Amino acid sequence: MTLAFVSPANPHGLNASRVLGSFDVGVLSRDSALPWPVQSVLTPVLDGGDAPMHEAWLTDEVVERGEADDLAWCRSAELLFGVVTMAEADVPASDGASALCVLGERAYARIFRLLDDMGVPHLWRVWNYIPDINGEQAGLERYQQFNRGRGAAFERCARSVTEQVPAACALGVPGGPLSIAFLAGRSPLRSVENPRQVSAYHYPHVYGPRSPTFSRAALANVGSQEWLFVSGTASIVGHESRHLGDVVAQTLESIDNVAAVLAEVARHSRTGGYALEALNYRVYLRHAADAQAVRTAVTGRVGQAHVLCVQADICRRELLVEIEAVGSQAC
Ligand code: 3EB
Repeated sequence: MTLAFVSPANPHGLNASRVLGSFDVGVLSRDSALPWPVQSVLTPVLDGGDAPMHEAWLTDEVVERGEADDLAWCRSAELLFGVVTMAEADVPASDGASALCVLGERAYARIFRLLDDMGVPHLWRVWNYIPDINGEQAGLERYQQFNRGRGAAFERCARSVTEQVPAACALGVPGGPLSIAFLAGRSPLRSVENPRQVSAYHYPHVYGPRSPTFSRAALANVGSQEWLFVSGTASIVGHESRHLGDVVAQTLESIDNVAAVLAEVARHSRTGGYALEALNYRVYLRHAADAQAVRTAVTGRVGQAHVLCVQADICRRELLVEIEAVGSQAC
């Protein structure tokens, strides 16, 4: 039993019997006609001449797929990948909760119900793409509205909000629906925190009434492989944003945070740990014009590692860059 992460030039060329799901980055392609769940995110790709990028999760197990209005999923015996897509337009706000808050709760409750139904209960990694993430609504930033809904769903579905929470990212996209992709497993994850940062689920309430529900990284085993998912990582030390207005300094601080997570991962890993150079990176930049400077700063630290740069809004207005990574090793 194996899991693989690939970046195909053309996802239509993949062997469908092996694909759990894929990402179309840089294009909103809801009619891609691919037979598996696709998360399409409207974050312009900043390298390779604006061509959309594709990434896919593959397995060598037999897969089964299903689809409902707002959810597409694909499972093997041990793994489950899915994408929830929900538009705010038809959702009435209620009890001071915005449509986005309601949708965030609905989306996560939907995911947890599927995980329970499928007997694949452990949520390992979540990709959250939120339209207008820094916008203000009902007196609260939309990212904070999302956090309220997400946290409420974890509680309503009797999930811990501090123990073994998934690795995640949360980025702003210019338009389209709320889009949440997830990878879950039958075996539990081992979540990892960063000693340089306050755990996000313990952020003080100056950042919003409900702290975000994610861990800094997650380790999970698939057959004889160990997978590492490093969450979106920004220029935050303790709980405070650092290097305001300086995108290169924010980038280097973010990489220092990834390195600190890797040092912590090495203590939990069954493989001896991961080098910065051994991971595959997605870098989100608030300003497309920063791409060259950020890429130079990142490659100076991660060497030949694969780095995809895309434009997206980060969940705090002052943050200019967020870096996530994935890796695996035999164990
Ligand atoms: C941070 O460290 C930066 O809300 O799921 C990174 C990864 C961030 C995940 C989330 C938010 C999330 O707080 C933002």
